[in-house]
Formats: sequence, C-alpha cells, structure tokens
Amino acid sequence: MFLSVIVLFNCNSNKKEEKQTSVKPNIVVIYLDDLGYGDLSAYGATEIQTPNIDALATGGVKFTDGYASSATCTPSRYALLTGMYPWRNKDAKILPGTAPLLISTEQQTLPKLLKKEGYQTAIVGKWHLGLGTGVVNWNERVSPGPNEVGFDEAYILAATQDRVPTVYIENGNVVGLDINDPIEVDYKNNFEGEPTAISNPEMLNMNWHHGHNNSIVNGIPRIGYMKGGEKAKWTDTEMADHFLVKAQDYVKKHKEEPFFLYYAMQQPHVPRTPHPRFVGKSGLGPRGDVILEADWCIGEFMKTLVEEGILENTLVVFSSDNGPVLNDGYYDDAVEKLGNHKPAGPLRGGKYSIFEAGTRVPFITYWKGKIEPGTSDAIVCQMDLMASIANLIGTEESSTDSQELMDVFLGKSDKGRNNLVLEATSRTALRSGDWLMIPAYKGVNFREKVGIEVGSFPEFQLYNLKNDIGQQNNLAKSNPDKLAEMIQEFEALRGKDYSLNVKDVKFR
Ligand code: NG6
Ligand code: CA
Repeated sequence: MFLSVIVLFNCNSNKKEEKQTSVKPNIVVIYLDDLGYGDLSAYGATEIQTPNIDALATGGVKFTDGYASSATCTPSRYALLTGMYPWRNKDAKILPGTAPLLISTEQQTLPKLLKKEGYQTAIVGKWHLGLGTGVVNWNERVSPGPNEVGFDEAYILAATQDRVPTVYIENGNVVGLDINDPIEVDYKNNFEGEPTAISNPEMLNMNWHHGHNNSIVNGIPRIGYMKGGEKAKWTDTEMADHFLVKAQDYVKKHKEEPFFLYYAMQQPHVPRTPHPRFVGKSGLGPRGDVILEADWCIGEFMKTLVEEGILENTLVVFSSDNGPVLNDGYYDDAVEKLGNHKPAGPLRGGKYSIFEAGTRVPFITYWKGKIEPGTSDAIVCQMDLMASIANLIGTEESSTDSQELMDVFLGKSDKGRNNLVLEATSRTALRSGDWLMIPAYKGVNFREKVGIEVGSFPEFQLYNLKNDIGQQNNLAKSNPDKLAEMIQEFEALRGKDYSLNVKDVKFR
C-alpha cells in the first residue's frame, strides 16, 4: 500500500488545505455482457441465486440507480474506458469484428490515467472496441488495440462471442496461430468452399433465429465469415474458465504493485455456452446457466484476492454493459424456459431500449474494510469511474464527461449525479432527478425479433421514476412545464440536433 498526503495550495485564498488520499488500491472492474437489472438475487431475482455477486452487494454499496452509458455494448465500453458520452463519437455503435480501433490513441483513458500514477493495467475478456486502422492482417501483430490505449497486458476476444474471429488475442497476437493455416476474416463475403449455416445446416448444434448464419465454429453459426486458424479457435464451453484463470494469474503476478484489471466477462451474451458443470443447473436454460457460471467465476476470482492477501487493498466494481435480452439471434430456450424470472426486474424495455431496462443495470462497489455497506439510490454512471478513481488515487481528471463521485462509490455520500444523458441505438434521453424524458423518435417501438420495446414513439415521453419505475404513465401532456424544463436541460447537454424528427412534433 502506498500512503500519500497531498498538500494543495488554494491560490485564491492562499489557504493551505490538506487532503488525505490514503492509498493506491488495486482496482478491478468486473463487467458482464447483457446482464439485466433483475438477473441477480441481490437485485430481487427469485428464480435464480447468485450468492457470490450477492456477497459483493451485501458487503459493498448496491446501487439502485446505476447506469451503463448505453443500451448496447460498444458505446458503453467506450464510455467506461474514456469517460466520454458515447454519442459524442458517431462511430460508437455495435462494431463488426473487423472494425478499426474506436478509441483514439491520443485520447485519455482510464488505464492510461492509472498507468501514469504507477499502476500496472490489464484487460482480460471481451474488447469490442475495434482493432487496427482499417484492414487487419490477423496473422501479424494486430495494432493499435488495447495495448495502445493504456493496457500493459491484454488477453481478449476481439468483438463478441457470436462474431468472428473466434480466437483469443494476446497483446495483439492470435493465441495458438499456426502460420501454415492463416486466418482470414470478411464481414461481407464468404470464402470459397467454406461452410455456412445456410449451406450446411447439418453441421449446426445451435440454431440461428435471426442474423448469425455465416461461418460455423464449434457447431455454432456466427456473424461474419472466417477461414483458417483451425488450431487457434477457442472452445466456447471453456471460455469462462479460460478467462478466469487469466484473471487469477494476472492478480497473482501483480499482487505486489497497484494494478487495474478490467475483467470483461462474456456472459450472458449469446451464444450461451455454459461449461458442462453448469448445464441444466438453473432450470432457466443456457441463459440462466451462464449467469450461474459467471457468479461462480466471480466467487473463485474473489477467493484469489483473499488467498493473495490483497482483498482489503482492492476496490472491486461490478456492473453490466447493457440490459437483458432473451432471444438475441439463436434458439436457446431463453424464452421458453424463462418461467417467472424477470431479467429486467421491474423495468420496462431491455437491451437496445431507451426505456430504463436498456441502461439501468446492476452496479456494485465493494472494498472490504473501506466501504460502508448499504444500498444507494444516487444516480451514478459507469462513465464516472474515471474522475472518481482519479480523485481516489490523488490525481484529477476533468476533461471528460466523467463526474467525480468517489464518496458515493464508497458509500459515504448519497449525492450522485443531477442528470445523465442515456443512449440506445443512436437515440438519447435525459434522466434528471426522479424524471426521465425521452424525445419523440420515429421507428418501430416493439422489435419483434428480439421481443423488446425500444422506446420509440412519435411523441415525447415523460416519466416520474420515483413512483413509476416501470414507465407506464407518460406525463408529457399532463405536465407540460416539467417537460419543457427537461427538454431545455437536455438540449443544453446534448445540443439541439438529437433528433431529426423532433422539431416536427408538437408536445404541448
Ligand atoms: C447484434 C446481434 C446480436 C448481438 C449484438 C451485439 C444480430 C441479428 N444481432 O447485431 O446478436 O451480437 O449485435 O451485442 O446479428 S452487444 O452486447 O455486443 O452490443
Ligand atoms: Ca452487451
């Protein structure tokens, strides 16, 4: 542990203030993929038990109003790592596996900030922020990537588990690549003679519902075409164990120094491929099984912190990149076996949705001996970790959208954000205090394929979340003054060009 006392001189008053920043704790962000607000027993789930994550919640701060920045993966991860609202970057959309690196190598990032303060930094797990500068040769070192935006070590899957290339990449190099079997990836055209889900359905052991009908890897049809790299391909059912071991090894190797580990788990995103140990264990089908698997992994990971004697010097943040979806393109019983489980809890919508379930997610901070355990209804966003962590370790980060809320994360204050702009597939909305305003948007509200209401209506929506968490009563017409106030606040943050359609719509 590093103990430091920073003496600040306040130039205006010439008074000397003393600010004690006690430590440079290890920082671990455990980030799940598509885990919903209602998917954990700590957040009210009754059909599934997640004891290890619940232990973080009961020993730490459980946020009821904690948000991802977006209702999809890439933009949320972008905001988490850069502290910037994703809608400031027009390319922050769900990326194909061949997309170039989304974060500029000039940009400030959370790992860069920590590196500068003496931290070792690593990512283990899902990246999905693009790699390279355009055309990637997967048979050479792929760069720029995580190493070029602040991570000393990176052991990743490039995009998503359902997208090619289906290989692990370690510090830019495909793991286990055989140079005699080079990898080629294309998101438009198949490679001659290579089987696809359309040409060779007999090779499938998981069926596609929508999308996901290109190359077949391990019997699972994917998004995108891939050729070669046979020996390097991952085994889906072992992915959770594989990343867990990498995360544990990293901790063991770096326990003597302050480290930042971004442990980006792949569950419960599709394809849901629990290890055989977890198959059938939840009774909810593979989606429930992989949630149990993730919970187990987190338990094992936490044990490692204990065994290495660093639990009390490690701040753990747990959250999810966006809300839940059942059918995200495969037939895997997520809908059929759902029973009474409510992945979104009391919230409306889901992944892709500008309704609350898109972005309001489980959010827990845990630091044994340092955090006052409890539940907080402060509004916090993952984007705020950057400025807050900067403050904790005695530095500053004020150039981004990130807000300094470390006392809130430590359970010492309940004064969170006043407001937050939320994003879902290019649409934005404003949370301010208890209120939520969604501008008028064209397009279909109910997306049949995924079975989710995405929140698009041709009129403004206004909800008081305090007494209407399920967003059932649109108060836009009955409370025009509040609506006008919210629009003004929203436009001050977001600018006036948030919707091409919005100006045509009468809201009074
Ligand atoms: C969608 C995929 C979905 C999922 C999502 C990204 C189709 C039809 N759907 O385009 O399966 O991969 O992208 O999810 O291809 S996220 O959590 O990484 O944002
Ligand atoms: Ca996701």
